[in-house]
Amino acid sequence: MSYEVTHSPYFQTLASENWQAGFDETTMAKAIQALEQGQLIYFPHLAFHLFPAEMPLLTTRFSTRKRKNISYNRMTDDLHGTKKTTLLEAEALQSLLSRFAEHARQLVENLFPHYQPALIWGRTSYRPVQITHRPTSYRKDDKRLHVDAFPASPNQGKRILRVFCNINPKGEDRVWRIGEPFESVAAQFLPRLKKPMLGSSRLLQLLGLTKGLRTLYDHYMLQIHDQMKADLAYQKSARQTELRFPPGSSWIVQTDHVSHAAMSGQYMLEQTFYLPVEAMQDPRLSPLRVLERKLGKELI
Ligand SMILES: O=C(O)CCC(=O)C(=O)O
Ligand SMILES: [Fe+2]
Repeated sequence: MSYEVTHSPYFQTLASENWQAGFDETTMAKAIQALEQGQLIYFPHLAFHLFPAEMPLLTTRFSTRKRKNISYNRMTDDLHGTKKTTLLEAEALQSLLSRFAEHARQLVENLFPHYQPALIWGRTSYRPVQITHRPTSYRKDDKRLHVDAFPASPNQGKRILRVFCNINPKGEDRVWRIGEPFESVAAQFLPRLKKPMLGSSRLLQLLGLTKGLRTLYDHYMLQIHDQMKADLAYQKSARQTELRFPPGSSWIVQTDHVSHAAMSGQYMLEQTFYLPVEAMQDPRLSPLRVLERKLGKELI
């Protein structure tokens, strides 16, 4: 499998049609470099096929108003965020999501063998709800440019690596905006950020509000996430471009340093992985190291 010629600063294109496909050395070397430098890896022809019996799962019927995702834990086989599912439907969702999780992992391990020993499972998600129909607070509004940071699940510096696949059955694109590089985001927002209150991380953990300790890194990333979304002038004026992902396409991106916004679309699958910074080919490119350099101190 090799590269198609693209001239976008935002993504590299791979012509792969198969989740198990192997990649040649040059392609792997280019892909890891592109990913770590903040580009998306885009697969225009990598579709995830549903079995005919799974087609009825393409419905919003299982979604609750509160949650944008139906989420699945590959390690425990637990399904969350569904309502009114029969046992059979729940099993069908589990089977679909576990198949997607395995495919996504295979793809990442084949394309980035360097990450394979250190790759950590995160959640698998199914997003049946139309983005434009989702009422949310500004913090949860993914239609605004942001880098990912999760309030309840501090990742303590680890990279967030996600595989997305548009499975819309009606030909509808998933439409994103991609913003400026992390270095520029950090340079703009760091001067506005406040230090955490003394003891607040321990308190959050004690109260069960965070799973694990919210490190200084998590604190600053969360503030960058919130401040980006809160700043409507920034949303308009930041350098950005629109990317459209048609049904039957997939993409990989490290959403903790690629500024992104999801503008419209319905029916998508997503797999999250976490990666320790030391497992990167060039850890200096991580948001953790960028912020540490800019602030002149250790953050985890
Ligand atoms: O639902 C999408 O297309 C992406 C939303 C988003 O910002 C994310 O998953 O990090
Ligand atoms: Fe996001």
